[in-house]
Parts: sequence; structure tokens; C-alpha cells
Amino acid sequence: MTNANLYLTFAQQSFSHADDRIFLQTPGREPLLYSQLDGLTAQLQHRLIGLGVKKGDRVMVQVAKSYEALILYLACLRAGAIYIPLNTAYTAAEVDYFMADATPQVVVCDPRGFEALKPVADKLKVPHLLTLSEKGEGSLQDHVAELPAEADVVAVTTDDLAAILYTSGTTGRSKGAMLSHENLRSNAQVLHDYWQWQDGEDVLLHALPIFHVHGLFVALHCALLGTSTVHFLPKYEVNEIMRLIPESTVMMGVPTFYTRLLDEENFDQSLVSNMRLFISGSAPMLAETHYQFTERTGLSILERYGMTEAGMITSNPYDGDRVPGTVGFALPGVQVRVADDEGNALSAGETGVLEVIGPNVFKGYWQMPEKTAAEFRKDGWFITGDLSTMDKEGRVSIVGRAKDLIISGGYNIYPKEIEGEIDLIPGVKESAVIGVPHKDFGEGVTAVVVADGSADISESVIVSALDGKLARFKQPKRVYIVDELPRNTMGKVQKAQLRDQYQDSYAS
Ligand code: MCA
Ligand code: AMP
Repeated sequence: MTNANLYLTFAQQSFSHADDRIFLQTPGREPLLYSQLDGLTAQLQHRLIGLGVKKGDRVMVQVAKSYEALILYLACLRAGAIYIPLNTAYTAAEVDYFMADATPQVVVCDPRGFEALKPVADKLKVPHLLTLSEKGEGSLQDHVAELPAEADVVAVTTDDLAAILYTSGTTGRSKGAMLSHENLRSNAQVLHDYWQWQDGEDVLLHALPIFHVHGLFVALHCALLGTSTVHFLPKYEVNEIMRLIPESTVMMGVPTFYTRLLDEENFDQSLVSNMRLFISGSAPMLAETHYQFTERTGLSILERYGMTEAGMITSNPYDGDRVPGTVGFALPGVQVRVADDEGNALSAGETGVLEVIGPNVFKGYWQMPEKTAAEFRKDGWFITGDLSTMDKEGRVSIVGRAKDLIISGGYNIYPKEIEGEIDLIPGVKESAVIGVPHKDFGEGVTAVVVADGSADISESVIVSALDGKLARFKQPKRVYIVDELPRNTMGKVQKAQLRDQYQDSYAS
């Protein structure tokens, strides 16, 4: 049986003949070369084995973006371990849930987060809590340099898991989407080919976080397969992006990346003359942003669509019309349909929920068979929860969401989770959390709260009560205290009405 380990695909297709090409470069650090990758990942694989990590064990990672964080990801792949990246903004209270759910053998955190996570890890009897800083230092690295720079890549099947990515849910706590080596490999290969990656020549401008599908899998897998050099920036900072665009050929980002660039006077055609491709996704891009971008640069942004559970699903074409307001066609090997509530395919132009099937679609939610069953049709199609239409040629537009979801700056936020926390605050009777237009983040998290009279509440009381409980990006940017929430005759809160009422919250 052939070894389906994704690491081998990268090594065989790319590193083994990369010579001295640079893989990652970060301001203030020596570049990391492709030729160093095999030895460094082998050493870290030995470190993991020494910590008792076996095939199928979980390694949970909540660390700043660094070369070493990526080396750790690749080491987990080659060790056959399941990599679980977490958003660095999550609080210890949030991480508690993930640790309890995933029962990792090893947790690696930022040294600054160690004190807060230690009691959680002790309570849950996590065998090892180690640290890794943005400079690549910490207890994970203890004696790593002395370990052998060679190791066998653990044999896995196509169905063995490479990663679990937690995604919040409409109905409660987060669910761990189980992604196999083949899920990741097939999607990476398709994107590399579809976007006509220029092997050994492309230079990727990377300012996304590496704990989500977009920054870790979509961007870095394309780069790894294409032996690209990556400007690996700790975070998105518009001046740094402007400085590096002339040295790059491809950038991937969420719409906020592009609206911020358009606010810069010097962002123009001459600046982007070296760029081959700008890609956007994770959140809808306004057609207006597409038009402004083309007017300023002469280039059109390629918008694609996907989700954690299925990687990339559709893409506007590389050659051919990129149509603003659409997300293009199903990627090769991936099938999509717009379906009614029973999963029957609708005709062109009709609105329904997008469903997807293909080698990219995940293996289900970690230890949640009922939730998994509820989101798949009997014939294997996955229900995305995104409202869409498809034209006769198969071009898809996302027109809304059947799921109660807010997307803020490319991060998904489920109102239910925020409402649950707000409702626990003394003096709160009930709450409704909505997303309303926000110039920078696309949607701004906004809470509408009803008091029960037992304690004084105000916007600042609510905001400070949420501090430490929820990651900052999830916290409402505005809170309105009202007498009651609008409800329909069935008693259901009318969120559409609230969204209308508060639509100008961030207008200025
Ligand atoms: C930061 N803040 C936010 C967000 N980001 N608030 C709401 N929404 C956000 N997205 C808050 C911080 O908590 C802080 O608040 C203040 O803004 C400044 O923080 P800072 O870190 O400086 O913000 P920033 O650097 O300006 O970040 C904005 C950003 C970033 C660049 C848009 O959020 C980002 O990189 N987003 C990308 C997310 C992503 O990769 N999504 C892909 C998901 P305070 O001052 O109050 O503390 S994968 C996916 O969706 C699927 C598969 C797909 O299709 O790709
Ligand atoms: P996540 O759960 O973080 O993987 O986010 C996936 C969700 O992001 C999808 O279900 C969509 O709602 C949304 N999304 C991703 N790309 C796009 C896009 N280009 N246009 C509209 N929505 C998008």
C-alpha cells in the first residue's frame, strides 16, 4: 500500500529538488530554506515521539505565527499525528473546551499563555504542556537540535486524519472538523493547478493567520507544492503589504485586506505591476470593492469560496471572466448543487442551500456522529448552510446564509455562543446578537439586550463582563439595551428586523 502522508507529497513534488530556494522569509530573521525543511521537521518528529506521540494522537497548538510553528505542523504530518491549531485570540476558558474535547497528548502554547493554561491542562491531565514563542523559542525546542535529522515518514492511508479544525456551530459548542491527508492533498493539488501556480517562481505574500484553512492550507499548501518563496508576515499591516507587493506575485486575503489597501493613496497600477494574482475569500467581497480594485490597478481579484469542512469548493476562473458578486465554478473533481430542504437539486437561477461532494469533503465532526449525520445527506452530499444560486453554466453566487452566522474580518462568529455568555450576566433577561454592515470588518458583531431589572446593565457592563470569557474579536463592538426583542407569532426573535434597525451602527 502506498503511503498517503501529505508530507511525502510536499517532499517529493517540491522540497527534494528545491536546491537553495528560500521557503519563508520574515522581517528580522534569516530566511528558512526548502533544503532545511526535511532535517528540521525530522528533528521535531523525534521530539514528538519522545513525548509519547503516536499515529492518531492529537497535538494542539495555540502559538504565534513563526517558522517553527509551521515546522511543527509539518512534523505532525510526518509523525502521523493529528494537528489541531487554535486561534491565538481564544481565552483559557475557550481553550478548556477544546482540550477536553480533543484530549491531546501534547499542547503547545505561547509562553505568555502558559500560566493561564497550566491549571486547565493539569485539570484535564494533558500529558505535556509546552511553549513556543514568536521567535521560535520555548520548551518545545528543548534539545531538539541534538536529535537526528532523519526520520521515517509514518505510513498513513488516505482516510487517516491530518488535522482537526474547530468550527463554531449554530446550536452550541464548537465542532472539530476532521480532515484527512487525502482531503488536504486533493484540495492543494487542485488549487495549485487551477490557479496556475508557477513552480519555483511565484512569491507569495502571506499575512493571514496560520490557524485557519485559508492561511494554513490554501495559501501555504499551494506555496509548498509550488516551491514558492513566502513573505511570511506576523500579521496584516497595510504599510508592510504595500512595501512587499512589488516583490511578490500572489497574495491571498480576506476582503478587509483589500478594502484597507484601497484606502491607501499610493495603491495603484504601478505598485502591482509584478503581481500575477490577488485572491479573496472567507467572506463575501462587495461587488463595489471588486470594481474599485480593477479601476485602481487594472487587475481583477479572483474570488473563491470554501469552508473549513470542505476546503475550497468553488473558484472564479484563472483564465476567463471573474465576475464580481459570484464565487465561480465548482473546482475540478468537486461537485456542487443548489438544493431544497430535502436535498433535491433546484433549477438554474433558483435559490437554495449549496451542497457539495468530493475528495475535499471532511470525514465528519470529532466524536459527534449525530451532528455529522445531520449535516450530510444520505447520498453523501454535505450541506454547507450557505444560500446560493447557480446559473446555467454552473457559476455560483452566495446570496445569504441559512445558518445564523456573522463573518467579521474573515472570522466566523456564531451569535448563539455570544448570546449564551451575555444571558449569564446578572441583570440580563435575554439577548440577540446580529451582524450589521461594518466598513472594515464587513460585518460588526452587535448585541441587543433586554434587562430583567435585577441589576443595572449598560453597554460597558456587558462589554467588561465578557472580557476574558470570549476572544476579543467575538465581543460585540456595540451593545444596545432595549425593552423587548421583536418576535414573530411563533415567538421567534426577528433578527432581520434588528439588522434593519441597527444597520447604521458603524456608518461613521
Ligand atoms: C481583530 N479584531 C477584530 C478582528 N480582528 N474584530 C473583529 N473581527 C476581526 N476579524 C479586533 C481585535 O480584537 C482588537 O480589538 C482590534 O480588532 C485590533 O486587533 P488587531 O489584531 O490589530 O487587528 P487587525 O490586525 O487589524 O486584524 C484584522 C484582520 C484579521 C487583518 C482582518 O482579523 C485577520 O487577519 N483576519 C483573517 C481571518 C482569517 O484568516 N479567516 C479565514 C478563516 P481590541 O482592540 O478591542 O482588543 S478560514 C475560512 O473562512 C474558510 C475556509 C475560507 O473560505 O477561507
Ligand atoms: P469557516 O467555517 O470559517 O470555514 O467559514 C466558511 C464560511 O465562510 C462559508 O460557509 C461561507 O459562509 C463563508 N465564505 C467563505 N468564502 C466566501 C465567499 N467568497 N463569499 C461568501 N461567503 C464566503
